Amino acid sequence: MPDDIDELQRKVEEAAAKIETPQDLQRFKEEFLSRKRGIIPGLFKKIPTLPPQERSSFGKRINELRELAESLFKKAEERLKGNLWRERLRKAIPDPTLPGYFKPLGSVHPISEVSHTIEEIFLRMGYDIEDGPEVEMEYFNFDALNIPPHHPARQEQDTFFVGGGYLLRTHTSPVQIRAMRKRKPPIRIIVPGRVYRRDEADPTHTPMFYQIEGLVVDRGISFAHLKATLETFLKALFGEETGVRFRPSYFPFTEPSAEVDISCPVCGGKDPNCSVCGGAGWIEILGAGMVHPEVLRAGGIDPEEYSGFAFGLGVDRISMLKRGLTDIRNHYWNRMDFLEQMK
Ligand code: FA5
Repeated sequence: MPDDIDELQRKVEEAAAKIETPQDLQRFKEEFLSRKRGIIPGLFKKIPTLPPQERSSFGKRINELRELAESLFKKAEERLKGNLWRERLRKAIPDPTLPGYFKPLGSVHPISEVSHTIEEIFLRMGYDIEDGPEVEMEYFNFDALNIPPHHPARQEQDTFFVGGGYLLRTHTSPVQIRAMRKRKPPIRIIVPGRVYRRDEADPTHTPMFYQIEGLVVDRGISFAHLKATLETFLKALFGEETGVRFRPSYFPFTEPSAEVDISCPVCGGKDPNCSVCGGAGWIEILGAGMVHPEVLRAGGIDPEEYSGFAFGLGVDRISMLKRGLTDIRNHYWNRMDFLEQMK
């Protein structure tokens, strides 16, 4: 019997040394100390079956063994509690020696960046920024801009109609009317925003793009003001050396109207094979003109007393030019390699 007890003590010590988890602890208790099924309590039940002279020493021996098992149990329990605390602490206290987490920084989208640059130039010239709805009334998008239902200019801009007299605005010009009705002259505003046309996406077109409208209304505003303003703006945007020219054109809402070109910012007209200007040396950059008297009237302004000029430009095309892009769709593909280069 003493041999068996020594063997059992070794088992108890080994099992206690291997306790790593609360489950191990529980198993140890059940195997050796549980009143019902534990090995050590089971040995006490054997005492009455032993010869009387052995009972006392046997009883003493298994008592010692039980005390040992209980103390090993307690120590293991303490050890596990300590581990738990250390684990909690490890989680709670940041380790300054670990490498930091890398959070990639975003940046302003190229379209927004160009838009902000243009806005800043006009803000410096004393303009306000005006806003208007993207889901616009047909009346503001066309009729009030001197484009009646039968007018061929309605067909020029393939339109997303949404029903009930509403459409996705095809240009930012309807905000001219809204601003004239809201403000009193002198009016000096720019209107940045999204516009929509049923244009097939290709390297120079997308069905949604950005425009910036400009409108000035006051007494005595002339084409000279328009010319000086746009020259100042375009030189500030593309550089002092940039050439600016006005070509006669037609818009129903301006009279007279002009297309404005700048000298090619890539080759300056020196490369007959230039991919940007095709060798022409000039690039069309915006539409402009003196506000048509009918448009002033639609805005509630007397054309006998006031005159004004307006212009509209495509922000995406300007971003292309400034960055030397060959495909306007790059702005909308959300490709990180492209956006990273535009930072
Ligand atoms: C207009 O939209 C006039 N409202 C501009 C204007 C305002 C003239 C005030 C006179 C007075 P246009 O249709 O040309 O004009 O468009 C203006 C610019 O939008 C173009 O020069 C071009 O840069 C850009 N644009 C037109 N269609 C697209 C398209 N599908 N994708 C990207 N940019 C486009």
